[in-house]
Amino acid sequence: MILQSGRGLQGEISIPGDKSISHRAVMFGSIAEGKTEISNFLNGADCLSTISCFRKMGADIEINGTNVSVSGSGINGLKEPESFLDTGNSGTTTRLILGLLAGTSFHTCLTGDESIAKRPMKRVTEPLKQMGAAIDGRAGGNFTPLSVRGGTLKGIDFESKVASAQVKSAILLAGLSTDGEWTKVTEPHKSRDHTERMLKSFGAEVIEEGLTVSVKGGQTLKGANIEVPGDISSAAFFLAAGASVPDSRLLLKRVGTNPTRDGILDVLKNMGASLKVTEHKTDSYEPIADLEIETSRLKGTVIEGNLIPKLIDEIPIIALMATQAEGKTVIKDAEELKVKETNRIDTVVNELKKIGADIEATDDGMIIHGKTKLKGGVKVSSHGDHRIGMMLAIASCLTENPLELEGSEAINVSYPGFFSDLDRVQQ
Ligand code: SPQ
Repeated sequence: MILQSGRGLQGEISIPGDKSISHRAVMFGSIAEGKTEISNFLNGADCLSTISCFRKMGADIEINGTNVSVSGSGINGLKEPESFLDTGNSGTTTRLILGLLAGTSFHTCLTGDESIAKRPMKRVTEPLKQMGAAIDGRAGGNFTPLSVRGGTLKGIDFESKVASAQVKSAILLAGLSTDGEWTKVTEPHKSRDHTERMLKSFGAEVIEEGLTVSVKGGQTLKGANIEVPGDISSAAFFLAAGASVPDSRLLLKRVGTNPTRDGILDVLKNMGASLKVTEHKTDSYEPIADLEIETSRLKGTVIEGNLIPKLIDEIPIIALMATQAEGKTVIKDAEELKVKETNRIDTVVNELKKIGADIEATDDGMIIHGKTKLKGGVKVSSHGDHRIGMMLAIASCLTENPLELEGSEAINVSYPGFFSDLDRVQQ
């Protein structure tokens, strides 16, 4: 795909539904009793993988545009699938499903694409084994394909080494299947809390004390109505573009601003961006706001510590934005980037260097010096990673010459309408 260079962005975008929340709404609906109605569901490839896995286990799921209805009959209503569950490119599907499968009475085999086959699963399979699940796979259960024999589980008190919502969620979901025992997960920093919020919407009791979350086993989830907010991780591409591309002004409607996900807003403010946040008065289980951004004089910043889990998926686009900021931007404590769809430290640094950025990789992040004129006129690649693909598409708005993007189809994982939205607001 040839991407045109150097055009300002103006207009309004309705950001599509949040990927993390869409996955969870289908999963929790499938193990709840009664009907769950989901609106503004994200029809991206990852969330469709989740739907396909639950259909294979007998869940009754109907899709009508961005409305999805799920009729569940409790976790015991799921049945043994006749073939492999294919989780595609989705780490969230793979890890959260493992937690649910651990408490079923049947056997399942899980597999995904080439990228999933490289992503570490031991962080989830080890605690699930401690709870009593029988899980095996390549490298002692670290990599797909994985086989799970569900069974009787016991509660554990787990201290996670990483701040990961996928680890926390998998253990909490398994914890629902213990016989009235408590399961606790403690993290080093708070990761996104969509599971905790949504479990409460489905009627479950969840206790949160500082960095520890606990659930009691044997609780029954009740079907719920879930309105999915716009995905702040998708909005981030247009926020960064709006702030750094000359002659830009964008209004992004109904974006989820959950405080465990809104680190990009802190970074924009710290870099001096002109950002207006209009909160919606809502009783919704997840906060929502309209975000208005315009071309700004940006300055370098430091991103580290407990800010990292609040913006982990936004680091590729933040790195691009930092090339347009005066001074040095340092991103540290972000080793987790190495185990995403690609090693996002390497892919970001290598692809941005190709277009003329002054950027270097470190052990736990990267350092970017700005402000740089990006040249373009080269071939770049998503490496099959949706967030790298979108970052490079936004880069083309800043380069002097057009870019040729390989692997643009990866973007369908989280933002299928990305190019039509970009095209519509480009002047
Ligand atoms: O689902 P997947 O492939 O892991 O997706 C990514 C992404 O960029 O969309 C990460 F590669 O988002 C994760 C995120 O990084 C989604 C997620 C969730 O929904 O719980 C949590 C984060 O991962 P982790 O490992 O920190 O729990």
